[in-house]
Amino acid sequence: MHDRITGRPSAHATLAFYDDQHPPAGDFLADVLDGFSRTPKQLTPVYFYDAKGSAIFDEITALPEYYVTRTELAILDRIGPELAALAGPGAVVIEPGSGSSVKIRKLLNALSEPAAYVGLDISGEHLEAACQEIAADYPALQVGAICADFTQGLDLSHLPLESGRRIIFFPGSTIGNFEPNGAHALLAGFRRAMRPGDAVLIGADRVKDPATLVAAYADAQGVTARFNLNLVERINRELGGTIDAGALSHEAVWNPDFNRIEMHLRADADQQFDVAGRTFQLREGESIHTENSHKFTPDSFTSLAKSVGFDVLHTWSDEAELFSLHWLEPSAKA
Ligand code: AVJ
Repeated sequence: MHDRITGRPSAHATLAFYDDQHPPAGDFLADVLDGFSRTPKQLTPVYFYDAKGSAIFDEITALPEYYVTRTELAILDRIGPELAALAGPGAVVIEPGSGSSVKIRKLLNALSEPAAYVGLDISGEHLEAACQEIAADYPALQVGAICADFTQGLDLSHLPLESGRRIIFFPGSTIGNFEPNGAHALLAGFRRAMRPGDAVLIGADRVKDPATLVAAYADAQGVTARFNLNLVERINRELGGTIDAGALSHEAVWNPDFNRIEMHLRADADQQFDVAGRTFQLREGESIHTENSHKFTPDSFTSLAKSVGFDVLHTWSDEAELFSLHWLEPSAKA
């Protein structure tokens, strides 16, 4: 297996290693056909992020109603010195789903002499570009890249990594996209890759008044509506779908039974459409469930972490308690 660290010197000249774990490409068509065959119809949010969806998501992060990104960034700014003290010098920062380069830069800038940064993403192209930019801007840092699916666990054992304390950085409340079983499995995958003394720094959005939450996912300018609709437009573009996106309405609802915001696309009228030769019906008022964004309380997050074998050593929030960052370490008894 070790020969998959190819080095490929010309393409990856600035990276210390490029480890292609060959994640199976998500099967967009199979997942869409499966989701449309269910009652209620559903789609998985992983397919939001094509080039167009990623660009719209960047717009979302700047919306007045979407407090998530700016609040997390402000917390990161504030706690930099504490993070530096907790991590100590020589830390190895691992970022599953290496997304926003703004956040990782804040962390790297805050730490004292970090030894290495390892980006991990399912999309090799995106990953390589992001890691090379980090490598160019942080010449003292060992920068590596792993092309893998972080929901399948982290396989770090064979990597030529610096020996420092490893910090898994998982910001943005991406954990909220997973149902409880999936969130548990994801954290358990992180846990298995960790040694004593390693840590996870993870962002988790908080339960708050439903009006604030709904506004964050149904903004006045309709940017989140475009983000949601892009998913069915992508099905039309890439899978030859015939969905009438103009007859679907974006909806964000708070589901108090599961402490989550749900995004739906609700049919304004009956429609029949095809995807890859299969025909589906949508009745007026029927919805396609496109995303869950689970919200946490400090207690609910702590019990999730504990159930995986982590202690929550620190929880930081903004003054309004909109968002939290948590510092997890493997619990002694686990
Ligand atoms: C990237 C999953 C954290 O749930 O807030 C933003 C995605 N969806 N607006 C979130 C999202 C609609 C976002 N996460």
